[in-house]
Amino acid sequence: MIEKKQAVQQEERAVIVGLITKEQTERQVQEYLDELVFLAETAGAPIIKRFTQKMARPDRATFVGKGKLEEIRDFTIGRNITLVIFDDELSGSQIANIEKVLNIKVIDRSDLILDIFARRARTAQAKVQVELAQYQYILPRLKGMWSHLERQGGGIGSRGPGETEIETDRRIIKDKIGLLRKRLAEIDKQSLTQRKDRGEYIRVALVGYTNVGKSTIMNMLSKSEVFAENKLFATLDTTTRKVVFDQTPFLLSDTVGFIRKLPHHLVESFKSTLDEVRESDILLHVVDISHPQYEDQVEVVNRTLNELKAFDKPTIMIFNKMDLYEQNTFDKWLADDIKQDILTQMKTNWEGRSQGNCVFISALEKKNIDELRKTIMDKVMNLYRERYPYKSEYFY
Ligand SMILES: Nc1nc2c(ncn2[C@@H]2O[C@H](COP(=O)(O)OP(=O)(O)OP(=O)(O)O)[C@@H](O)[C@H]2O)c(=O)[nH]1
Ligand SMILES: [Mg+2]
Repeated sequence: MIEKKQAVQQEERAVIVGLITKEQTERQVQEYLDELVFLAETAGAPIIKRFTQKMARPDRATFVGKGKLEEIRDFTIGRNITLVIFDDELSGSQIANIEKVLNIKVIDRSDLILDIFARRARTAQAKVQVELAQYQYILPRLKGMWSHLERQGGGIGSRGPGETEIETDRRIIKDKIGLLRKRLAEIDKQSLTQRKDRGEYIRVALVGYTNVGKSTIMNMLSKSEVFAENKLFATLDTTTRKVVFDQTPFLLSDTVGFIRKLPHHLVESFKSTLDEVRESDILLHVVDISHPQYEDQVEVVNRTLNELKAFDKPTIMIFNKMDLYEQNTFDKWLADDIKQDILTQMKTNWEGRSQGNCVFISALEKKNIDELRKTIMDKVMNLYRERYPYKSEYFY
């Protein structure tokens, strides 16, 4: 039986591969690859080289062309490289075919993300959710998984698995998926009861792309100690704290970050963790404005919120890391009034796009935090008034 294994071993030297198709510019692909490098580093694999190829569409058998595969193989030989990571999802037979040429382990972006999630999962709920997504991912790729094993175990001439072996595995994995679904449903029932106990409080959820500073803002606003670090997916579990601003209490939740090309199964199985987002009254959409692709990231987050049916909520956009943004955007010699003009232009643009529901802060340097608190409080108070119009006091 196939065992679920970590996709990346510690300090495994790797190369990455991206395809430049008709729909994407070369620059976009390089940016996707930047992110893939960050993901790989988060999983503990330094990237030695990146390969790209221009093709109208992926090759059905080997994803990239034969020539490119040979180029990758020649590069990996003698350099102690044990892993190749593709930026797009590969099918089971593609994995098997590519491994046959390269003779080292082949994984894709989804595999890598699942791997990071598996390492980060702490609670029973997160663990079951990740395991479920992993098995769902493996199921259609059993052939590829077998080729991993074959390469590791068998020497020259060892036979591949027969169809019956793959079929047996398929059945075992399907049973496992059924079992995990059941366990998840039980856990969900418990957390639903917990959420119901929260009564009349307005619920506010921090959402956003991964690594934008959600947990840092959570810590700052609630003085809690939520794990925050410069790695992707530092947070997997939803944390909720009661926060009181000026005697107005509300519940604030920190949630798992989103990323582009998030494996579909992962979104599916994390639905229950993301219930906190779906059931919240107000969203705080945190954006890392210092990131060169922050606008794309906003798009990805909006699309994912849509998928979760959580898009039509009162939302405040929090543009975080203004300190880094200013550092990256402004040359030292630039006159102050020009800097101000650029800042004003950027802010006016976003104020228009968010109908005035935005704040620009640095959570790290604690800049503009009073305005952030006031903006959140105004929204929370408005909702209390709407919901409980006859109460003179909104506090417990
Ligand atoms: N320069 C700067 N760095 C910041 C700021 N806010 C957060 N960071 C850093 O950004 C990194 C990510 O912060 P987190 O709070 O873990 O981000 P997150 O959105 O919770 O990330 P995930 O849980 O991984 O999705 C950390 O290294 C923070 O110290 C800021 O205002 N300026
Ligand atoms: Mg976090």
